Amino acid sequence: MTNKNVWIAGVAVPVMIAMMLLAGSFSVAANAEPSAAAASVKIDNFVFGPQTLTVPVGTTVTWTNGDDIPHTSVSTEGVFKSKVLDTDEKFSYTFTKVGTYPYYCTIHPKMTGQIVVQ
Ligand SMILES: [Cu+2]
Repeated sequence: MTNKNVWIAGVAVPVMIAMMLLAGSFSVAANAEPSAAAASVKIDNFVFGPQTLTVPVGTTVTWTNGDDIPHTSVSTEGVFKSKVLDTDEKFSYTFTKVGTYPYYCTIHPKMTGQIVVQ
């Protein structure tokens, strides 16, 4: 296999792309204002509502258990993990990175939801 890196101004294009991505993420971080954005997910009758919640970066999402049965909110990818929430107990997590964060209730694994951070 031949190496077909394209060179511009003495820098390989893949390196330039990596540098641009890094520069982009740094400037985004520099421009990010401290945000007090908040959103909530209500657990009701074994359902996370809304099942998909879309929020801007920096939003603190609070889950509240409205059931008489304990539930948890645990990231499928290990990003966040609540304790067992009894009735009316809350769990909050602040999302600082863009991405899609699926989660579920470890007590009732068929209960699933996701947070989409833009
Ligand atoms: Cu549950």
